[in-house]
Amino acid sequence: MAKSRKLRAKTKVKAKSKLAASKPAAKNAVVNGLPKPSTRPWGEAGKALDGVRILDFTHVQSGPTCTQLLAFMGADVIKVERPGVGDITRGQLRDVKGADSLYFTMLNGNKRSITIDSKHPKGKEILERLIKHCDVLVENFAPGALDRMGLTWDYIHKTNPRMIVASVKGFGPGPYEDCKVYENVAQCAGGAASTTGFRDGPPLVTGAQIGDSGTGLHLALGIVGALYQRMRTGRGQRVLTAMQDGVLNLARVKLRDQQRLKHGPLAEYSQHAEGIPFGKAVPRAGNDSGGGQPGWILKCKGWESDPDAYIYFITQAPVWGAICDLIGKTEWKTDPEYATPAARLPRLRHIFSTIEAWTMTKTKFEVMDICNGVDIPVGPILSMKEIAEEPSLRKTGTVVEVDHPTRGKYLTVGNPIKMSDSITEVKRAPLLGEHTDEILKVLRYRNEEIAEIKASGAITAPDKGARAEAA
Ligand code: CAO
Repeated sequence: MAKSRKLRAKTKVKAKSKLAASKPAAKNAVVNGLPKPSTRPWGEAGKALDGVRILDFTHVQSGPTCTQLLAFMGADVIKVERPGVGDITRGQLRDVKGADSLYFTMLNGNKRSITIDSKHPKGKEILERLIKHCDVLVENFAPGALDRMGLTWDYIHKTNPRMIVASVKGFGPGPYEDCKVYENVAQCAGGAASTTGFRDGPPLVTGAQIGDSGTGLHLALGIVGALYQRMRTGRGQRVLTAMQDGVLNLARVKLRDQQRLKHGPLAEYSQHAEGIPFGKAVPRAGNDSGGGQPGWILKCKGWESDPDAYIYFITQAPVWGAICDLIGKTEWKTDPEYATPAARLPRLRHIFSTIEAWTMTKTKFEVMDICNGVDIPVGPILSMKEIAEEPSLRKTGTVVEVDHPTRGKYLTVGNPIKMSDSITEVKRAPLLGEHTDEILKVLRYRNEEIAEIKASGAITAPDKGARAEAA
């Protein structure tokens, strides 16, 4: 009796919750706060960040990487640049006379550019309108520069409580917080350089811009998170990514190894097999794999003349038998000195040189094809020339050719994040101040006010502006 009552009660609750879930869907077309799934074709229902407006105060590389990604995802990114000067990278490493450099154009696609002297009273007035108009301010000035412009957090938050203020700095709060930082400083301070290179050589920086672009990526994630949280709280917040922290996050496996050192030598580092004792800190490990599957870079056919005729070869344990078959060492499959990962560790150097004798008879692409055919993980060392010419990267939009009014066609890296319903269209970088008038109109300045602003010198270079003419 008691049991059946319980059962009835349970059934009732079940029926009620079923009703609760279906009612709003039918009536208000909203379930769990979400609208009904769109029936538009994939990729035609707008972009992920449509409607998000970014006041982009970034320059050089770290900040522009962040805002370019947000622009790829559909945000309206308004890049504020100093009149007549612009982002310093426009003129750095110039390859085409009189045209914006690739340094600039490859980091500022899909953005609009407005020139504003942020220290000019009229400029400050325009910025106030922009702060009210936008959702996110992104900056990577030297510490204190934004405050010196009068754009303190208190001022911004008072002017637009919904605004998210996102910054890249070199270091977080602490002894170095006031320092200016560039890519390689971050690679060194974040632990990457001390763990990169060969044991008997100096620390090395890597070509991948993990300090700048890596930190920009972290910041973009922070901004998207803050936008999501704002939907609940209705207020903005500050988002900070320090380049040292970003690099350390990417080098976290090395901090893992630092702690493992207390418990004995790092057996997977080749220096262990070579009988070289470890010091107090994680050493440089050359091309050793950073994970649990040993790997090394091996020469391929043509290495004598081609600096990139190499392949990264991983002796993944589950495919050890296939590796032995390929290189003609079938006996290693059962030989106790080679059959298990632990037995192989002290012999890795010999194992890799034996594999290399085989890889040297093939091109890196032949090795890739043969190994992939039997599930052995390998990676050809691709030069930037090969990457630029690789048809599959063009097809996926990872490498894109865009046209530019002053420099002509150039290659850029498209959005590395592929989304099935938010398709990226890569557009060229803007010319300096190309959208100044357009944006002033969006901010509801009338034509005569725009003329006044121009005459004031707030948006034009001092030597070229109407102010200079009047003087
Ligand atoms: N109108 C008027 N003034 C402007 C302006 C504008 N639109 N845009 C910038 N400025 C001014 C700033 O207000 C600042 O002036 P003050 O120092 O007088 O206040 C000045 O330009 C220079 O800014 P900055 O100090 O940021 O630039 P820098 O070239 O001296 O330093 C960098 C560059 C990258 C070292 C520094 O910005 C920095 O450390 N940023 C944080 C870390 C970072 O992002 N580093 C990676 C850069 S990519 O390799």
